[in-house]
Amino acid sequence: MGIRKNQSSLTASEKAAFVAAVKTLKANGAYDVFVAQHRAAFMASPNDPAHRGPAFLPWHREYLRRFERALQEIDATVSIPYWDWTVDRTTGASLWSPDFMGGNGTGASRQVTTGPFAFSTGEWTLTVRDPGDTTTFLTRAFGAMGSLPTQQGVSAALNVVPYDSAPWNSTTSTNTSFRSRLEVVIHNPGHMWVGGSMMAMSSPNDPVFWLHHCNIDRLWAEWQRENPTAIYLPPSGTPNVVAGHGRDDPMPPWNNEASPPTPQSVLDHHALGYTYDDEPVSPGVVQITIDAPPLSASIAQAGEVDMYSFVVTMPGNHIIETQGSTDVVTALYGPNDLATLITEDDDSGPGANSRIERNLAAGNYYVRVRHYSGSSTGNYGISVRRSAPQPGVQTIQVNGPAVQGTISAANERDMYTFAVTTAGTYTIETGGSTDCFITLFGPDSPATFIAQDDDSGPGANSRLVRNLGLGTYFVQVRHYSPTGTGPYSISVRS
Ligand SMILES: [Cu+2]
Repeated sequence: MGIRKNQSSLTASEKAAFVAAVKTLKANGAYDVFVAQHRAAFMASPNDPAHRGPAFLPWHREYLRRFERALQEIDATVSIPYWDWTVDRTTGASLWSPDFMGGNGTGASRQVTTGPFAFSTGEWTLTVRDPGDTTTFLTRAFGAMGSLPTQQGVSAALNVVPYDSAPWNSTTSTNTSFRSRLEVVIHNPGHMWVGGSMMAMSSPNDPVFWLHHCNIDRLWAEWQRENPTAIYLPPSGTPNVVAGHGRDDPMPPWNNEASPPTPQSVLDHHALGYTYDDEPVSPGVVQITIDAPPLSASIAQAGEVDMYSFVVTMPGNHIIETQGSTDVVTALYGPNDLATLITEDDDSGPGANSRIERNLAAGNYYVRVRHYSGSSTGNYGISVRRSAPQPGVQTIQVNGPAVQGTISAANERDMYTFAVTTAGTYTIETGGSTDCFITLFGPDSPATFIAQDDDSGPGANSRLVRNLGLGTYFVQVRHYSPTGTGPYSISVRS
């Protein structure tokens, strides 16, 4: 997993590697595609999918991750560093050295003339600009407008819950919305303090954009860690919410991809493949034997994360459970990949214990355990055991008769599974007059999103036609309307 570091702790060669990868992207044209995506989001206003709404944080998380992957294709050792402006808040910070971001703009034009992104090197010409702007060089005007966020301001922002609130836009109060507080009170001043190019819709023209937004993303991750039960709001279908900002909305401009990212799909940054250098460290991975007595353990320090692994050799239903009086939260990852989150649980077990029950394919699994409170410690036990099949998940026979189901309560989600034993094209389809919405996951993990569909079948029925490799797949069926109910049938044909 890539580690995003504080820029102030980068070595000279790490800085050089980041700069070189950025300049390679600029030279091959890919950098300017990213700039254009950001500008296009703004220009879609009032339907901006990226700013002034709930998806501000998920959109930029996805955007930064794509940029980081592009850098990593050039140099696999590179991750985006973050700029902690609560510490590095002067024009003399090493961030602005000639070997990294370069310095302030000078003269009436505010042109940046030092460092690797100075126009004079011939390697940093702005080609994607805001309408009417003809400036071809990077500009900065440190401190001309506003001031950088302070530690006090950041701490206060991290205390704001819920994630977001009505009316889900730029007028949402910064006291009732973490997103609005972070976007307006913490994020905007960073753009303004740097000034110049960073003030534009095309602000990614200044490479410090990535370091600034990386810090915003880090603070969101910290808030998520401290508020594990605070979910992303609002759900899809909430009235007057701009497309892309609902929890399960595909986010433009990636909405036409086969598996478009949604706010929900980017909530776990570890699952996206990166971590931050200041996250609590795990003391090592401890092996759990299935069906053995519980292991004794403790969260010895505030914020500690304990890591376990276990091996499933016999596929089937498993229960991962904690014991004792400490309120711990567990997260299950796998198979065979520490970055693939399957599910997380806080209190489904007895007392404040966590309990995860899952049908698991063969493979290696990982369990992360932390205290519910980031400031508390305590002892706990943890065990994994096999259990009877879960009655809630029904099996569909491929090319067999359609299975009859019913959405009998508001918000009900029915889960089905089917096995692909011959790779090929499969059609998953609902029947009847209920407007169902289906989501396909797999292979072998009900947490790996493949596709979703509402109305591609006859009438209001859903239909997915996909090329599927070998493995077990999962289909979730819900009513299109959160309050809708009704009978349906579901079938899978090859
Ligand atoms: Cu932006």
